[in-house]
Amino acid sequence: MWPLLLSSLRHVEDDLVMMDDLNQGLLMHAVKERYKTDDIYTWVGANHSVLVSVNPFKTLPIYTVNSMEEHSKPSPNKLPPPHTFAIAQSAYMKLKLECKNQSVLISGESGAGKTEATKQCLSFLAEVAGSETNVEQRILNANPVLEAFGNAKTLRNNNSSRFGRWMEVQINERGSICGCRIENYLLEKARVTFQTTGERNFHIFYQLCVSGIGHKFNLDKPSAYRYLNQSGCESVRGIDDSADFNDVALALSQLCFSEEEMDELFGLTCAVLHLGNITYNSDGDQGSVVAPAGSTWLQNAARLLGVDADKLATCLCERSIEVRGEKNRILHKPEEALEAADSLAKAVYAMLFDWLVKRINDAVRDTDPSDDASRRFIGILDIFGFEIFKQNSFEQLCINFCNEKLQQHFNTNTFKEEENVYRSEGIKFEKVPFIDNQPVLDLIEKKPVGLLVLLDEEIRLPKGSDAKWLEKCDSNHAKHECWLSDKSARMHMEKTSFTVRHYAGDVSYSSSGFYDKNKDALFRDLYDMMAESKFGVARATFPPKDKNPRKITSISGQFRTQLNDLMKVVNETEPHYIRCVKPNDAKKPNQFDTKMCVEQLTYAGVFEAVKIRKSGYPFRLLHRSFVARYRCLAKGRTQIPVSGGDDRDTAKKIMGCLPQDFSSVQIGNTMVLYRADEHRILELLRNLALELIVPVAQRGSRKGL
Ligand code: AD9
Ligand code: MG
Repeated sequence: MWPLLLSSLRHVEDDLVMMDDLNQGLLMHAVKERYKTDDIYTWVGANHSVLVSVNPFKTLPIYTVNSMEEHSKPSPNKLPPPHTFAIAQSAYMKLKLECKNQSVLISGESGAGKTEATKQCLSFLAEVAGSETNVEQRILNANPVLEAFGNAKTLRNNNSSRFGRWMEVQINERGSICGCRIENYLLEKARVTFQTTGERNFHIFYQLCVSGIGHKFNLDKPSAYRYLNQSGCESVRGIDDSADFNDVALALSQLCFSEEEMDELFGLTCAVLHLGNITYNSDGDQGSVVAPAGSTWLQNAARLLGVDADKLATCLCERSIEVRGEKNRILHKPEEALEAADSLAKAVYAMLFDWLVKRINDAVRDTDPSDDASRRFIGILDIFGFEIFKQNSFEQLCINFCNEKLQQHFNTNTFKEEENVYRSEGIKFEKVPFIDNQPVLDLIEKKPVGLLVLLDEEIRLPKGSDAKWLEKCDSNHAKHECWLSDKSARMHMEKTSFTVRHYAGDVSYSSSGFYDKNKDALFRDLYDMMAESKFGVARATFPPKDKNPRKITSISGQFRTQLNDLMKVVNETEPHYIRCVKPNDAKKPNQFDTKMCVEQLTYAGVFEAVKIRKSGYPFRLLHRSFVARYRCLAKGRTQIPVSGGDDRDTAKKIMGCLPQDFSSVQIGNTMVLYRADEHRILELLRNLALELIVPVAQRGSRKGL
């Protein structure tokens, strides 16, 4: 009996909701103990919609094609073992059975394993669902390309995604993958011109420098470029830039990029590096000139951008403005010319990234219009987790705002889902108080005075500034529960800081730079110059602008629109969540820093979710499944039919004939619902019953029960 009893307890650990105590310490202990034996995944709740994943920082043999196959055929009588494949399988099954769109929402801090989880889900779907057109291979090929252009080595993660993405894998009525749609969010373009010590620029720059085709673009080694040599980090242990470049080139050709497109894509990327190396002298007066005259950096940049070198020099060293219909020139000082080059470099790279995503979308689009009506999708979201740094700026506010939105979705869903089940089953339930983060969302986005709304207004004013914006925030939100005024602190020290009370904790932001970062202006002359480039890719990335200057689109405005669109789509799906946890900062295997993990599971709302699930009835079996599983407990009782009969009635009778107290078990309209205590007793009794009736010699073959 003991081995069976132990195995039933081990099973319990697969799911945090099944634990006896809700105490954070014990939950954490369970996750840690599992991690020690490389069980990096744990369920939160028996309906398999929330998975906790702790980064192992080592290769585990659990992602093989065999493992995919096993996960694709879950046993109806057994809880599937927790795994990213099990999440993907559950999403795929539900899509097929219920014809409902699904989503896999992956969150966690930098380096926690979100992108790896995304790739695992994609590979699983590609393997299990397959396609009739090989489009699944093209979807997988998008990864090396997106990672080369959108990922970089940071202090936290050697392959950190510096953008968010939503990948909508479309599935036709036959259950095969028929296309994909990728949406990208907030590329960290500031990285193009500056990286902190020990970090790198985007991988593609280094890949091009060491690749065989670098000479085509007059590329030198990374140390020759201002955009690559300031952070003291050019190569990374474990990253082979040359081999990665070959993968990118192969992937691009499989995505049907033409030679010409590839040349322009790489050429524009290299132009960015040359652009950063152009230097300027004073013209002896107010302005500046490119120095030395005939600078090869200037020549190379202009050639690769597809523009005239003199024109580029002029557009960097001065700009024109129109005042009452009259054009005036404003000369740039050398440092202003340098800034203009930096902003052009960032704009070219960011626009190129958007173009790349669009172009990949063309290559993975479903081309069969007959599928339109029956097409469903599984959307996978790999997006930046909550960020609290020493210095927090505009980017962190956008990222944390995005996390607030996702957290609200998670909370609403966890509650809503529970309530819906109880209501439709006709069961009484106690409402668990709702952790509502609507106030902080309102503080940030509600019209007319949300922080980001005010910031958008500020950049439309002729004399707007960070300080004036902060002043307005202060006066509008002085009494807001989530706005912690740092006004008194500002008198003494940090004159620009403000603090927002986020669900994951208080975060202090420095307002300096918000105005410029949100405005993200590229001088009109530079934009127009690019719009007339001789290269098609460049022209496609800089489409002619609407001449109306009042219609400035801000970064936060664009992001909020994208995010609201995303939430609309996600709200229409059945969600599955993967909460990724980074167990240590050293990126080392077998190290579990409990404090770090508690923090992350708190941010992710996992403890709350356990509480909600546990306060309800986490175990649910259809009447028929319940009877099939536990009929053995009532063996020999005459009032229980050996087979057939009304399942609801039989389920009641089974419990009625046992000496234990099952009064808190709920028999709903279609399901039997109960808590961990009853589950444990039922399982134990079942093990005992089977132990008694199965002859010893046959025990070895009972594993699947
Ligand atoms: V970031 O916000 O993009 O900076 P992610 O995406 O959360 O971050 P990522 O998936 O890139 O993290 O994982 C970081 C590193 O952890 C990977 O490069 C792997 O080396 C390691 N990792 C993550 N998950 C696994 C895994 N399941 N097995 C083995 C893993 N290693
Ligand atoms: Mg990532």
